[in-house]
Amino acid sequence: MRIGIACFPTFGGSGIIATELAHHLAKKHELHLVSYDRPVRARQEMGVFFHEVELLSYPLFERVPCCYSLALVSKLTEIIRSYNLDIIHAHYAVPNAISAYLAKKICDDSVKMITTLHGTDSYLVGSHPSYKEVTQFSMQKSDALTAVSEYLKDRTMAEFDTSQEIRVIPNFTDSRRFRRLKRDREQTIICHSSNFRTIKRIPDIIKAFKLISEEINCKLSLIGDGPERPKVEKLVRNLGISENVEFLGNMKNVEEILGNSDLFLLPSEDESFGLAALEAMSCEVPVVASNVGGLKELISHGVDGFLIDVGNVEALAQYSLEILQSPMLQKEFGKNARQKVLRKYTPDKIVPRYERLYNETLEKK
Ligand code: GMT
Repeated sequence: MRIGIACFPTFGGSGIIATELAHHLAKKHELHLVSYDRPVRARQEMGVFFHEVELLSYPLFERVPCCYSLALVSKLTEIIRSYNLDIIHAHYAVPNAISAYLAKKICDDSVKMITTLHGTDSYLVGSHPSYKEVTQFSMQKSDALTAVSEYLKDRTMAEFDTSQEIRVIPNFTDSRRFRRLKRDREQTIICHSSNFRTIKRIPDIIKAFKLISEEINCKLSLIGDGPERPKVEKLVRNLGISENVEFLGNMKNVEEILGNSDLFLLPSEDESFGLAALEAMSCEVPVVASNVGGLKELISHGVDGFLIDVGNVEALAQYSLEILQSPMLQKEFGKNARQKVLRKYTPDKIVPRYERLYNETLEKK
């Protein structure tokens, strides 16, 4: 097959999944990755062609960011025609799905268009009045629609008026890359990784860490960057824990930190899947997360981690201590977590499901 994948190139999970999917599919198919920048996880490998969407800067567009969606339509149209694509796969509906749909129409429906919903493109950004009609239309017009969890599927069906079937294909991770590293240190390492948005509730992590650090010698490694970072840095200073909290910023080699961590925290307000937690689990790191959305599908309470109510900082600290103060429990949870990843969330389990979907979609009239 000749496949085009449109995605965000940044550190978010949707771009990571799209890029990894492209690399795996490229072993058998021709792959074209399309975005405004080279995706952070993209590798220089045979078979994956990267196409950069160029943006025209023009005074009239200064306050009109829609120019990206249109430039993406033009780039996708050009690629569909030049490479005779069979499939365009949009990861994260806003704006990739509507751009893919328009490109398909410009090319007289010569290509099938598939949309994968990742989370906020459905229930937060996608359902905002500014985007809802367009998101709904592009879902309805997709030749196939997928969601990364049952939760996201149900929520999308409840919030959008679409008769389109939604197929759940969960995320995956490379278990050879995300694995436990040799741990030769005294201090316990707690880790979190995200785009530092309000929805991630990072202040809860900081407050829980303060309680944990009163009991054990530990360090908090925060991976990522985003709008909440100044507020979080201030909280860390105010609580007097700066010495034990490190802000690592966006990193390409997260596995080096995750593989060396003892615990991962993800107390989000909402989470459609929780790819960051999956990567930690692959590294045999137990996770304490909130009892919401796709995290409930990923983490088994008392088996490979613990689930807490959103905002319950005391429970976050207590469950963390329960794991960290029992090497046996930490090891058992870590092993269970990795077993689950190997059983359900590796590329060889998930990529063929996308391939099957592509084939079925191509067979449809
Ligand atoms: O809006 C975001 O948080 C970004 C988005 C992304 O592009 O990473 O995250 C969503 O997609 C990920 C990949 O499928 C999921 O692992 C995340 O759970 C999901 N984020 C939310 O639902 C908040």
